[in-house]
Amino acid sequence: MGHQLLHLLLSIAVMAKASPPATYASEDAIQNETLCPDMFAPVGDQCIYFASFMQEGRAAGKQVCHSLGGELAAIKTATQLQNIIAEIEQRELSHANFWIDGAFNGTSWNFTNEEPVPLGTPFWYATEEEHSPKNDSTFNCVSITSDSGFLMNDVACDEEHSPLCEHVPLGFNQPEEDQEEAKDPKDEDIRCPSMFTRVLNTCIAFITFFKGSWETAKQTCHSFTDKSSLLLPTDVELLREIYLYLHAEGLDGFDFWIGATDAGHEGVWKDTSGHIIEINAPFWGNSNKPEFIMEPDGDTTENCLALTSNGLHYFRDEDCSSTYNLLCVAPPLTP
Ligand SMILES: [Ca+2]
Ligand SMILES: [Ca+2]
Repeated sequence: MGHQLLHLLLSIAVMAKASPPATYASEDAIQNETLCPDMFAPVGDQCIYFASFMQEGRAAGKQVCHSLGGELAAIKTATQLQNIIAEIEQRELSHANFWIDGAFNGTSWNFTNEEPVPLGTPFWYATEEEHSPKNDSTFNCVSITSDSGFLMNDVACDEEHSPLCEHVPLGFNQPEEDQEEAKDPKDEDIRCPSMFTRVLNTCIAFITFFKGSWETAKQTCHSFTDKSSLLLPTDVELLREIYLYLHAEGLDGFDFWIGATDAGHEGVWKDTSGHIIEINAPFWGNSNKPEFIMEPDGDTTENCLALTSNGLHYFRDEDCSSTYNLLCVAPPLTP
């Protein structure tokens, strides 16, 4: 313990120089910010400490978080995972491997506070051939590692990773406009055209009765209403809700085209209006090709975006001539 504390203190001194400017609560804290105690930095609505300089078994890593008044970070929403991965990239920690909260208790995956760990997309590692957690009784702890694109993976608890700690925020600085926006009554009034189902605040048609190539799918969506088009989920919470909806409705066996292509210029993705888009983690699924870690993995042979059943409905580049079902989007009806 003494040795560990010394190591920690020394490392903090190193970190203070190496890490980006401290962004925890200070006199000039910007508005709409999560207020965090010393050592912890605001990452979205969480206070996070990236102990990337130490590698420990899970129990020892958890104790480091406890010694800072925190706990291993519990990732409960897709947005939290998105924010944490973005912060890992910004801090140039993409080589690191982290312990996060979550363990298998013999029946289910739970956080330390006994709440269930969210399963499936866009949280857990999934190639088109294998999906985590793998239900292997020797893999009972959750990590996010560079080789899984920082999607959640079940691993042996005695592997050595860096603890990713979380502390309860001291508070939130929120501008008044934001508070009003949060209570926007218009959300309640969203109604969708027929055949379109409301998922979050988006009107989506799950076209399971027709299949075609990506180009056919694009034209088919345009034909439904004046303003309908092939759906491109740009909000990671929408991707999560689509995943949950597909499972709730028993549609998880279908493959769907969605609205993006890199056919014009390899690696440059554009939506169906031709606008260049950037697709970050955790939208992309994992690749099963050894030379690639994440999708997109098809180079010029795969230029169209799909949510496939085998691929657990993560974003994947696929052969544009494959025949899949389609997801269309339409604007809500105006009252
Ligand atoms: Ca491509
Ligand atoms: Ca692919």
